[in-house]
Formats: sequence, structure tokens, C-alpha cells
Amino acid sequence: MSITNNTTDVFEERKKKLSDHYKSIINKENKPQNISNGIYTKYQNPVVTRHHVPLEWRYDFNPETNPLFMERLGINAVFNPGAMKFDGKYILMCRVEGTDRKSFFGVAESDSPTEGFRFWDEPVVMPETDDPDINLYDMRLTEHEDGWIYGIFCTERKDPDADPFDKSSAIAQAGIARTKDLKKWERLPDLKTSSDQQRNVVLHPEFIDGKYALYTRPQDGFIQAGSGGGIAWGLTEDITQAEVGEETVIDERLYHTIKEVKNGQGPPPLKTEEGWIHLAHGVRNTAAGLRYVLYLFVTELDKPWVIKYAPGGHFIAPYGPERVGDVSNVVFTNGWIRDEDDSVHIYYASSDTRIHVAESSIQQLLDYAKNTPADELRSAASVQQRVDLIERNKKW
Ligand code: M1P
Repeated sequence: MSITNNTTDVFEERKKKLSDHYKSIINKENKPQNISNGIYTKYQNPVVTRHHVPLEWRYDFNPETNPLFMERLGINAVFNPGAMKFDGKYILMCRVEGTDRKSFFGVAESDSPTEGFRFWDEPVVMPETDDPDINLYDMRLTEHEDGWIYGIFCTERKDPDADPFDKSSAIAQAGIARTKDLKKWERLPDLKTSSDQQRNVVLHPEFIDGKYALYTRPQDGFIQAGSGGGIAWGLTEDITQAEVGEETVIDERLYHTIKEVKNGQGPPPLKTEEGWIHLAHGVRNTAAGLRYVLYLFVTELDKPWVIKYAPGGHFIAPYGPERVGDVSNVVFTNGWIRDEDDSVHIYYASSDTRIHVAESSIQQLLDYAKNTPADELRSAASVQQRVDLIERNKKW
């Protein structure tokens, strides 16, 4: 098809072709991968990609103003979703990134946890504070026992103290909003902490001593943790004027581990009889740049800030095609959904580009947490763990 054709034909042909492609994407079946490690099963196809974004969000459908049916507002990537079950549907609060690099939130919904996700008709219109966000992303959804659904996300603004020629330095802080229906949002003031930079802030779903509890991630720099020690914990009396005075590191970054450079809490933790299951990301540096993997740990039921089980190594890492994308060698999560039958669907993004799902259960996650040896921080100790396993296996 050439643009020298009759423009009415071009418009109709292009619209049909793109609509057919969109339909094929959203109706694509998704099957579990054949081989799994028994801890979780990854699915074959991504569950949401930039191609899932409705054409109405991208194209001008008026033949007079867009005779060639050209894209007007492109989408670069869809990743890092918050997740929850709402009205019986699986909901992904996706980070949608336009070609202008600005992220915003869009809800994708399905009857199934692993396929059939479709965006709602319009993206989320998030109110701004007096200090407008330049970019916002990575919402964690928490159904709090106070009755609200909270969305805590990163709000990014230019560093006001940056040198005039420095067009990159930014300040990241935690934006807070709440809703009852995921459509109408009440924006609350941003979280106040003493940290220069805050990303990966997550609201704990229950009150602790009558206070709201937050997982934070203090950092000195936008990229570098500096003196920031890891995932921290803090309390605030009033979520409508949220302020955390003291941040206590509960899961520190450590030399020669998967969380050496930095880490961050993923979704809100899942409550079980044996404690709270947490999923987080850990970052290390390599000659090819930062590598982001996911890891899991469990905290005490009555003290969610105290670690009970810390299995060594990564839980999910980027492999195969997941390794390639806008920010390669990254997996990141901020959403999972636990069902009534205790199945757990973990939504993770690869390389800041698309969203995948891995299926597990509370039973599998607890078994993994309790029976995977901790990282003993030396090669010789790791070899001994493996030799012990081989030795025990000789009896079988
Ligand atoms: O690019 C990888 C990830 O980088 C950031 O995570 P962190 O704050 O731990 O460095 C986030 O911006 C995240 O969105 C992104 O996926």
C-alpha cells in the first residue's frame, strides 16, 4: 500500500489492518511454559505489551484530520504494574510510557490471571499536587484495612539545585493517592522523609500500633544508593499528611549478593499463618550495566519488619528474550495477586518493556522460603551446600 493511493482507501485499509492486529494481540492464548523449577511456572507470552494499548489512545480516527491513519501519540512500553483483584477481575495498574518518555497509569483487566488483558477505555487521570509531577510510575496498590485502596508511586521532578547545564538530575519521591473504584483518585500530599531520594515505597496493608506502616527505600542519589542501606520500614500516624521520621533498614544490601548495589520492596507483602511473604528486586553491577533480579523473603507475622526466612539467590531473573528491551537485563515487579485458592500470580516486567506472569501458590512460596538455603556469602560455603545436597541425594 502506497500513500499515493486514494487516501480513503489508505485510511480504511490501515485502520482495518491495525484493528485486526490489535484484536489478534488481545485474544492471544497464553500457555504455561513446559519446564518449570517447581517454585513457579512462567507463561509463554507476555500478558501486556505496548501493542495491547487501544488504537483510540494512539490514533486520530477522523479521516479528515488523519487521512493516512497515522499514529499521533505513540506508546513506547508497558511495564511495572501494580495488581489486585477487583470486582472479581484481575487488574493490572500498568506503567504506560509514551514515546515522549512520560509515564502514566492505565488499567488492564481480565477474567483470567494469565491472558485476555484489555485496557479500560481511558487512562487514569491522576490529580497533581501543587508541585506537578514531571513523571510518575510504578504504582503499588494496597487494599488497606482502613477501607481505601491506596496507590503509592514514584513521582519524579527536576532537581531544583542542579547546575543549569545539567538537564538530567532528578528528585524521586513517593506520591500517594487513594480510591474506592480505581477510577476516581484522591491525591494526598507526597510522603515526607529525610531521604534525598525515595522510590519503591509500599504501604503495608494493616495498621501497626494504630499507625500506617511503609516500606521505603532511602537513597542519596537518583541512581546510586550511596549511604542508603536497603529496604527500610517506617510508621506514620496520618496518611493524609504522611511523614516518616525514622526509617529503619530491615533488608540491607550486601556485598557480593544479588542486592549489592540496591534493592526495593516489590508489591505489598502477602499475609500467611507463617508470616508475611515479600517479593523485592535486587540490583548488582556488571560490565554490561546494572542487572535487576527478583528475590523473596518472609517476615514475622506480628513483626513485619523482622526477617524470618531469607532464601539465598534470585527468585526470578531475566532469561532469554526477557533480557532485551529498553533497559536490558532487568526484571522488576510491583504487583501480584493471591486468589481464594491461595494461588499466586506474579506480574513482572522484563527490561522495562513488557509484562509477564508467573504462577505459584502460597504453599510453593513458603516451601521455597523455608527450604532454600540462605546465601552464606562465600564460594566455599555455597559449594558445601551443594555437596550436602548431593550427599543427601545418595540415599534416594
Ligand atoms: O530500570 C530498572 C528500574 O529502575 C528503577 O528501579 P530502582 O529504583 O530500584 O533503581 C525504577 O525506575 C524502575 O521503574 C525500573 O524498572
